[in-house]
Amino acid sequence: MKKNCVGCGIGLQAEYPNRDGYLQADVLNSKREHHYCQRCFKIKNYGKNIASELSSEDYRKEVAIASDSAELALAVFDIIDFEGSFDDEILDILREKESIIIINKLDLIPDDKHPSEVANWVKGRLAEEGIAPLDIAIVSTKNSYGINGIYKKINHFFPKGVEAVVLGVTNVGKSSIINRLIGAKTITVSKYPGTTLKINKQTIPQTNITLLDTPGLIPHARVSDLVCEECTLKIIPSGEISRKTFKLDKDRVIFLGDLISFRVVKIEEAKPIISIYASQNVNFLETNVEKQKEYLENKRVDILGIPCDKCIDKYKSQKFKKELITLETGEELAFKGLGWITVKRGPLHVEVTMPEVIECIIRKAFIVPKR
Ligand SMILES: Nc1nc2c(ncn2[C@@H]2O[C@H](COP(=O)(O)OP(=O)(O)OP(=O)(O)O)[C@@H](O)[C@H]2O)c(=O)[nH]1
Ligand SMILES: [Mg+2]
Repeated sequence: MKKNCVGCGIGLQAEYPNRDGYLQADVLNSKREHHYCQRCFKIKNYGKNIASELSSEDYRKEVAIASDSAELALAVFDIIDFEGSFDDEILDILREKESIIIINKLDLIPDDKHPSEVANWVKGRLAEEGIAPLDIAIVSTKNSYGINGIYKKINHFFPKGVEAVVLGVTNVGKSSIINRLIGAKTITVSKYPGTTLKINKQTIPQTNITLLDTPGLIPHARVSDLVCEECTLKIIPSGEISRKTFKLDKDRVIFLGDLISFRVVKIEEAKPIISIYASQNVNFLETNVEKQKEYLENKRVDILGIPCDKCIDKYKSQKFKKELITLETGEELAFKGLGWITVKRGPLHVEVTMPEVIECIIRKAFIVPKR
Protein backbone atom coordinates (compact mmCIF):
# COMPACT_ATOMS: atom_id res chain seq x y z
CA MET A 1 0.00 0.00 0.00
CA LYS A 2 1.30 3.48 -0.87
CA LYS A 3 2.38 5.44 2.18
CA ASN A 4 2.30 9.21 2.52
CA CYS A 5 4.45 11.55 4.58
CA VAL A 6 2.49 12.70 7.66
CA GLY A 7 4.41 15.99 7.61
CA CYS A 8 3.60 17.30 4.13
CA GLY A 9 1.27 14.74 2.53
CA ILE A 10 3.64 13.69 -0.31
CA GLY A 11 3.65 10.06 -1.53
CA LEU A 12 6.76 8.30 -0.19
CA GLN A 13 9.37 6.54 -2.36
CA ALA A 14 12.74 4.89 -1.66
CA GLU A 15 14.28 5.04 -5.16
CA TYR A 16 15.32 8.63 -5.88
CA PRO A 17 17.13 10.41 -2.99
CA ASN A 18 16.98 13.80 -4.72
CA ARG A 19 13.30 13.74 -5.49
CA ASP A 20 10.24 14.63 -3.39
CA GLY A 21 9.00 12.01 -0.97
CA TYR A 22 12.32 10.14 -0.50
CA LEU A 23 12.75 7.89 2.51
CA GLN A 24 15.30 5.12 3.05
CA ALA A 25 13.83 1.73 2.11
CA ASP A 26 14.36 0.11 5.52
CA VAL A 27 12.49 2.94 7.26
CA LEU A 28 9.78 3.04 4.62
CA ASN A 29 9.18 -0.69 4.97
CA SER A 30 9.21 -0.64 8.76
CA LYS A 31 6.02 -0.91 10.79
CA ARG A 32 6.25 2.65 12.13
CA GLU A 33 2.90 4.38 12.47
CA HIS A 34 4.12 7.72 11.08
CA HIS A 35 6.59 8.24 8.27
CA TYR A 36 8.28 11.55 7.43
CA CYS A 37 10.00 12.17 4.10
CA GLN A 38 13.64 13.31 4.03
CA ARG A 39 12.58 16.90 3.24
CA CYS A 40 10.26 17.11 6.28
CA PHE A 41 12.96 15.54 8.46
CA LYS A 42 15.39 18.29 7.45
CA ILE A 43 12.82 21.06 7.85
CA LYS A 44 11.70 19.81 11.26
CA ASN A 45 15.14 19.03 12.68
CA TYR A 46 17.44 21.55 11.02
CA GLY A 47 15.02 24.35 10.03
CA LYS A 48 16.18 24.06 6.42
CA ASN A 49 14.23 25.38 3.47
CA ILE A 50 14.16 22.72 0.79
CA ALA A 51 12.42 23.48 -2.48
CA SER A 52 10.04 20.87 -3.84
CA GLU A 53 9.56 19.77 -7.44
CA LEU A 54 5.91 20.75 -7.42
CA SER A 55 4.65 23.92 -9.11
CA SER A 56 2.03 26.41 -8.01
CA GLU A 57 -0.30 24.78 -10.57
CA ASP A 58 0.16 21.41 -8.82
CA TYR A 59 -0.79 23.12 -5.55
CA ARG A 60 -3.92 24.59 -7.13
CA LYS A 61 -4.97 21.13 -8.34
CA GLU A 62 -4.61 19.70 -4.83
CA VAL A 63 -6.71 22.48 -3.34
CA ALA A 64 -9.39 21.94 -6.01
CA ILE A 65 -9.52 18.17 -5.29
CA ALA A 66 -9.73 18.71 -1.51
CA SER A 67 -12.40 21.39 -1.91
CA ASP A 68 -14.53 19.18 -4.14
CA SER A 69 -14.55 16.37 -1.60
CA ALA A 70 -15.05 18.47 1.56
CA GLU A 71 -18.37 19.74 2.85
CA LEU A 72 -16.91 22.66 4.79
CA ALA A 73 -14.11 25.12 4.01
CA LEU A 74 -11.94 26.42 6.82
CA ALA A 75 -10.26 29.37 5.15
CA VAL A 76 -7.23 30.79 6.93
CA PHE A 77 -6.20 34.43 6.56
CA ASP A 78 -3.23 36.27 8.03
CA ILE A 79 -4.39 39.22 10.10
CA ILE A 80 -1.29 41.23 9.22
CA ASP A 81 -1.56 40.64 5.51
CA PHE A 82 -5.29 40.25 5.05
CA GLU A 83 -5.29 41.57 1.48
CA GLY A 84 -2.23 39.47 0.62
CA SER A 85 -4.14 36.42 1.88
CA PHE A 86 -6.78 36.93 -0.83
CA ASP A 87 -6.57 34.73 -3.87
CA ASP A 88 -9.26 34.54 -6.58
CA GLU A 89 -9.55 30.78 -6.33
CA ILE A 90 -10.00 30.89 -2.56
CA LEU A 91 -12.62 33.62 -2.87
CA ASP A 92 -14.48 31.57 -5.53
CA ILE A 93 -14.52 28.51 -3.26
CA LEU A 94 -15.82 30.64 -0.38
CA ARG A 95 -18.62 32.05 -2.52
CA GLU A 96 -19.85 28.50 -3.22
CA LYS A 97 -19.14 26.50 -0.09
CA GLU A 98 -20.16 26.73 3.54
CA SER A 99 -17.21 28.20 5.36
CA ILE A 100 -15.74 29.22 8.67
CA ILE A 101 -13.12 31.93 8.33
CA ILE A 102 -10.06 31.75 10.57
CA ILE A 103 -8.04 34.90 11.07
CA ASN A 104 -4.68 33.83 12.42
CA LYS A 105 -1.66 35.56 14.02
CA LEU A 106 -3.64 37.86 16.33
CA ASP A 107 -0.51 38.07 18.51
CA LEU A 108 1.18 40.20 15.84
CA ILE A 109 -1.07 43.25 16.07
CA PRO A 110 -0.68 45.92 18.75
CA ASP A 111 -2.62 44.80 21.81
CA ASP A 112 -5.20 47.60 21.89
CA LYS A 113 -7.36 45.73 19.37
CA HIS A 114 -10.30 43.63 20.56
CA PRO A 115 -10.96 40.35 18.65
CA SER A 116 -14.66 41.18 18.19
CA GLU A 117 -13.67 44.45 16.47
CA VAL A 118 -11.41 42.47 14.16
CA ALA A 119 -14.23 39.98 13.43
CA ASN A 120 -16.63 42.80 12.50
CA TRP A 121 -14.06 44.39 10.25
CA VAL A 122 -13.38 41.05 8.52
CA LYS A 123 -17.10 40.41 8.10
CA GLY A 124 -17.52 43.76 6.34
CA ARG A 125 -14.49 43.22 4.13
CA LEU A 126 -15.68 39.71 3.10
CA ALA A 127 -19.21 41.02 2.39
CA GLU A 128 -17.64 43.39 -0.16
CA GLU A 129 -16.30 40.27 -1.90
CA GLY A 130 -19.73 38.57 -1.82
CA ILE A 131 -18.76 36.12 0.91
CA ALA A 132 -20.99 35.33 3.90
CA PRO A 133 -19.29 32.73 6.11
CA LEU A 134 -21.09 30.67 8.76
CA ASP A 135 -18.78 32.20 11.36
CA ILE A 136 -15.42 33.90 11.92
CA ALA A 137 -12.76 32.79 14.42
CA ILE A 138 -9.95 35.10 15.45
CA VAL A 139 -7.01 33.06 16.69
CA SER A 140 -3.32 32.90 17.42
CA THR A 141 -1.73 29.48 17.14
CA LYS A 142 1.42 30.92 18.64
CA ASN A 143 -0.18 31.31 22.06
CA SER A 144 -3.08 28.90 21.45
CA TYR A 145 -5.68 31.67 21.66
CA GLY A 146 -9.10 30.85 20.15
CA ILE A 147 -8.29 27.29 19.02
CA ASN A 148 -11.05 25.70 21.11
CA GLY A 149 -13.40 28.28 19.59
CA ILE A 150 -12.74 26.83 16.11
CA TYR A 151 -13.61 23.36 17.35
CA LYS A 152 -16.80 24.64 19.02
CA LYS A 153 -17.90 26.43 15.85
CA ILE A 154 -17.38 23.33 13.67
CA ASN A 155 -19.22 21.23 16.22
CA HIS A 156 -22.08 23.73 16.41
CA PHE A 157 -22.75 23.68 12.66
CA PHE A 158 -21.86 20.01 12.07
CA PRO A 159 -22.71 18.14 15.29
CA LYS A 160 -22.45 14.74 13.55
CA GLY A 161 -19.00 15.47 12.17
CA VAL A 162 -17.73 16.78 8.84
CA GLU A 163 -14.84 16.69 6.38
CA ALA A 164 -13.33 20.17 6.17
CA VAL A 165 -10.72 21.49 3.76
CA VAL A 166 -8.23 23.89 5.37
CA LEU A 167 -7.16 26.32 2.70
CA GLY A 168 -5.37 29.62 2.29
CA VAL A 169 -2.27 31.17 0.73
CA THR A 170 1.21 30.05 1.80
CA ASN A 171 2.43 30.67 5.33
CA VAL A 172 -0.82 31.83 6.92
CA GLY A 173 -0.60 29.01 9.48
CA LYS A 174 -2.92 26.30 8.08
CA SER A 175 -0.77 23.40 9.27
CA SER A 176 -0.10 25.07 12.64
CA ILE A 177 -3.86 25.38 13.21
CA ILE A 178 -4.47 21.70 12.39
CA ASN A 179 -1.66 20.66 14.76
CA ARG A 180 -3.33 22.69 17.51
CA LEU A 181 -6.75 21.16 16.74
CA ILE A 182 -5.45 17.57 16.79
CA GLY A 183 -3.31 18.34 19.84
CA ALA A 184 -0.02 17.06 18.33
CA LYS A 185 2.90 18.43 16.35
CA THR A 186 2.37 15.88 13.59
CA ILE A 187 2.33 18.15 10.53
CA THR A 188 5.50 19.91 9.38
CA VAL A 189 5.40 23.66 9.94
CA SER A 190 8.06 26.15 8.86
CA LYS A 191 8.72 29.84 8.48
CA TYR A 192 9.33 29.34 4.75
CA PRO A 193 6.35 29.48 2.38
CA GLY A 194 5.52 26.24 0.54
CA THR A 195 5.89 23.63 3.31
CA THR A 196 2.80 21.47 2.76
CA LEU A 197 2.89 19.68 -0.62
CA LYS A 198 -0.20 17.48 -0.88
CA ILE A 199 -3.55 16.86 0.80
CA ASN A 200 -2.83 15.63 4.33
CA LYS A 201 -5.78 14.08 6.14
CA GLN A 202 -6.02 14.34 9.94
CA THR A 203 -8.82 13.59 12.38
CA ILE A 204 -9.50 15.49 15.59
CA PRO A 205 -9.24 12.73 18.23
CA GLN A 206 -12.52 11.37 19.58
CA THR A 207 -14.57 13.21 16.94
CA ASN A 208 -15.89 12.69 13.41
CA ILE A 209 -14.20 15.85 12.24
CA THR A 210 -11.66 15.24 9.48
CA LEU A 211 -9.37 18.05 8.37
CA LEU A 212 -7.67 18.16 4.98
CA ASP A 213 -4.48 20.21 5.10
CA THR A 214 -3.60 21.62 1.68
CA PRO A 215 -0.62 23.35 0.06
CA GLY A 216 -0.71 27.13 0.28
CA LEU A 217 -1.70 29.00 -2.87
CA ILE A 218 0.56 31.76 -4.12
CA PRO A 219 -1.44 34.93 -4.74
CA HIS A 220 -0.42 37.56 -7.26
CA ALA A 221 1.09 40.93 -6.49
CA ARG A 222 2.69 40.58 -3.04
CA VAL A 223 5.72 42.77 -2.30
CA SER A 224 7.21 39.94 -0.21
CA ASP A 225 7.41 37.71 -3.31
CA LEU A 226 9.56 40.19 -5.26
CA VAL A 227 12.66 39.98 -3.06
CA CYS A 228 15.14 37.25 -2.09
CA GLU A 229 14.34 34.57 0.48
CA GLU A 230 16.15 36.41 3.29
CA CYS A 231 14.30 39.66 2.62
CA THR A 232 10.97 37.78 2.33
CA LEU A 233 11.49 36.48 5.86
CA LYS A 234 12.27 40.00 7.06
CA ILE A 235 9.14 41.47 5.45
CA ILE A 236 6.83 38.76 6.86
CA PRO A 237 6.40 39.84 10.51
CA SER A 238 7.44 37.29 13.10
CA GLY A 239 6.94 39.60 16.10
CA GLU A 240 4.51 42.42 16.83
CA ILE A 241 4.43 44.80 13.89
CA SER A 242 5.83 48.31 14.17
CA ARG A 243 3.75 51.46 13.89
CA LYS A 244 5.03 54.95 13.26
CA THR A 245 3.03 58.16 13.04
CA PHE A 246 3.81 61.09 10.71
CA LYS A 247 2.36 64.58 10.24
CA LEU A 248 3.15 65.44 6.66
CA ASP A 249 3.57 68.65 4.70
CA LYS A 250 3.26 69.04 0.94
CA ASP A 251 6.08 67.37 -1.01
CA ARG A 252 7.23 65.31 1.95
CA VAL A 253 8.06 61.75 0.94
CA ILE A 254 7.95 58.49 2.89
CA PHE A 255 9.86 55.34 1.98
CA LEU A 256 8.75 51.91 3.25
CA GLY A 257 12.14 50.20 3.00
CA ASP A 258 13.47 50.80 -0.49
CA LEU A 259 10.35 49.03 -1.73
CA ILE A 260 7.59 51.63 -2.08
CA SER A 261 7.54 55.40 -1.62
CA PHE A 262 4.86 58.06 -1.65
CA ARG A 263 4.83 61.86 -1.92
CA VAL A 264 2.19 64.22 -0.52
CA VAL A 265 0.98 66.11 -3.59
CA LYS A 266 -1.59 68.45 -2.04
CA ILE A 267 -2.64 69.74 1.38
CA GLU A 268 -6.19 70.93 2.05
CA GLU A 269 -6.89 72.65 5.40
CA ALA A 270 -4.58 70.85 7.82
CA LYS A 271 -1.51 68.69 7.44
CA PRO A 272 -2.55 65.02 7.19
CA ILE A 273 -1.63 62.66 10.03
CA ILE A 274 -0.94 59.03 9.18
CA SER A 275 0.34 55.86 10.84
CA ILE A 276 2.31 53.24 8.95
CA TYR A 277 2.30 49.56 9.94
CA ALA A 278 4.78 46.92 8.75
CA SER A 279 7.26 44.34 10.01
CA GLN A 280 9.82 45.72 12.47
CA ASN A 281 12.54 44.99 9.91
CA VAL A 282 11.08 47.45 7.41
CA ASN A 283 12.47 50.94 8.06
CA PHE A 284 10.38 54.03 7.35
CA LEU A 285 12.16 57.15 6.13
CA GLU A 286 10.72 60.65 5.79
CA THR A 287 12.52 62.80 3.22
CA ASN A 288 12.07 65.39 0.46
CA VAL A 289 11.42 65.24 -3.29
CA GLU A 290 15.07 65.73 -4.29
CA LYS A 291 16.17 62.85 -2.09
CA GLN A 292 13.33 60.68 -3.40
CA LYS A 293 14.52 61.25 -6.96
CA GLU A 294 18.06 60.38 -5.95
CA TYR A 295 16.99 57.24 -4.09
CA LEU A 296 14.77 56.04 -6.94
CA GLU A 297 17.61 56.47 -9.43
CA ASN A 298 20.43 55.14 -7.26
CA LYS A 299 20.65 51.44 -6.72
CA ARG A 300 21.57 51.46 -3.05
CA VAL A 301 19.96 53.22 -0.10
CA ASP A 302 21.75 51.65 2.85
CA ILE A 303 19.57 53.20 5.50
CA LEU A 304 16.56 51.32 4.17
CA GLY A 305 18.05 47.80 4.31
CA ILE A 306 15.44 45.91 2.26
CA PRO A 307 15.94 44.90 -0.57
CA CYS A 308 19.44 43.71 0.37
CA ASP A 309 22.57 43.78 -1.81
CA LYS A 310 21.66 40.39 -3.26
CA CYS A 311 18.21 41.29 -4.62
CA ILE A 312 18.18 45.08 -5.03
CA ASP A 313 19.26 45.10 -8.69
CA LYS A 314 16.54 42.64 -9.63
CA TYR A 315 13.95 44.58 -7.61
CA LYS A 316 14.87 47.92 -9.13
CA SER A 317 15.09 46.59 -12.68
CA GLN A 318 11.38 45.80 -12.81
CA LYS A 319 8.86 48.28 -14.21
CA PHE A 320 7.62 50.88 -11.71
CA LYS A 321 4.36 52.87 -11.82
CA LYS A 322 3.11 56.06 -10.20
CA GLU A 323 -0.48 56.23 -8.93
CA LEU A 324 -2.36 59.22 -7.53
CA ILE A 325 -4.45 58.19 -4.54
CA THR A 326 -6.72 60.12 -2.15
CA LEU A 327 -7.62 58.72 1.26
CA GLU A 328 -10.12 60.17 3.73
CA THR A 329 -9.89 60.09 7.53
CA GLY A 330 -10.47 56.51 8.72
CA GLU A 331 -9.36 54.93 5.46
CA GLU A 332 -6.32 52.77 4.81
CA LEU A 333 -4.06 51.96 1.93
CA ALA A 334 -2.88 48.34 2.13
CA PHE A 335 0.07 47.02 0.12
CA LYS A 336 -0.20 43.23 -0.34
CA GLY A 337 2.70 41.46 1.33
CA LEU A 338 4.12 44.55 3.04
CA GLY A 339 1.88 46.61 5.36
CA TRP A 340 -0.54 49.51 5.37
CA ILE A 341 -1.04 53.24 5.96
CA THR A 342 -3.90 54.45 8.17
CA VAL A 343 -5.13 58.03 7.78
CA LYS A 344 -5.82 59.56 11.20
CA ARG A 345 -6.47 63.02 9.81
CA GLY A 346 -7.24 63.37 6.11
CA PRO A 347 -7.63 63.89 3.37
CA LEU A 348 -4.32 62.49 2.23
CA HIS A 349 -3.43 63.12 -1.41
CA VAL A 350 -0.39 61.10 -2.44
CA GLU A 351 1.50 59.92 -5.46
CA VAL A 352 2.67 56.36 -4.79
CA THR A 353 5.71 54.94 -6.62
CA MET A 354 5.71 51.14 -6.66
CA PRO A 355 6.46 48.13 -8.87
CA GLU A 356 3.88 47.76 -11.64
CA VAL A 357 2.77 44.30 -10.47
CA ILE A 358 1.97 45.48 -6.94
CA GLU A 359 -1.64 45.90 -6.01
CA CYS A 360 -2.69 48.35 -3.33
CA ILE A 361 -6.13 48.41 -1.81
CA ILE A 362 -8.12 51.22 -0.21
CA ARG A 363 -10.15 49.90 2.72
CA LYS A 364 -11.91 51.01 5.89
CA ALA A 365 -9.46 51.39 8.77
CA PHE A 366 -8.64 48.12 10.46
CA ILE A 367 -7.09 49.76 13.50
CA VAL A 368 -9.48 52.60 14.30
CA PRO A 369 -7.63 55.87 14.90
CA LYS A 370 -7.78 56.99 18.54
CA ARG A 371 -8.73 60.58 19.28
N1 LIG B 1 3.32 34.98 15.16
C1 LIG B 1 2.63 33.91 14.73
N2 LIG B 1 3.18 33.05 13.85
C2 LIG B 1 2.45 31.99 13.45
C3 LIG B 1 1.15 31.75 13.92
N3 LIG B 1 0.68 30.62 13.32
C4 LIG B 1 1.67 30.18 12.51
N4 LIG B 1 2.73 31.00 12.60
C5 LIG B 1 4.01 30.87 11.89
O1 LIG B 1 3.77 31.01 10.50
C6 LIG B 1 4.67 30.20 9.75
C7 LIG B 1 3.92 29.32 8.77
O2 LIG B 1 3.16 28.37 9.48
P1 LIG B 1 2.58 27.06 8.76
O3 LIG B 1 1.63 26.41 9.69
O4 LIG B 1 3.68 26.23 8.19
O5 LIG B 1 1.78 27.76 7.57
P2 LIG B 1 1.02 27.08 6.33
O6 LIG B 1 -0.13 27.97 6.01
O7 LIG B 1 0.70 25.67 6.61
O8 LIG B 1 2.14 27.21 5.19
P3 LIG B 1 2.30 26.39 3.81
O9 LIG B 1 2.25 24.92 4.11
O10 LIG B 1 3.64 26.83 3.33
O11 LIG B 1 1.20 26.84 2.92
C8 LIG B 1 5.49 29.42 10.79
O12 LIG B 1 6.70 30.10 11.00
C9 LIG B 1 4.60 29.46 12.02
O13 LIG B 1 5.33 29.35 13.24
C10 LIG B 1 0.60 32.67 14.88
O14 LIG B 1 -0.53 32.57 15.35
N5 LIG B 1 1.38 33.74 15.24
MG1 LIG C 1 1.29 23.94 5.65
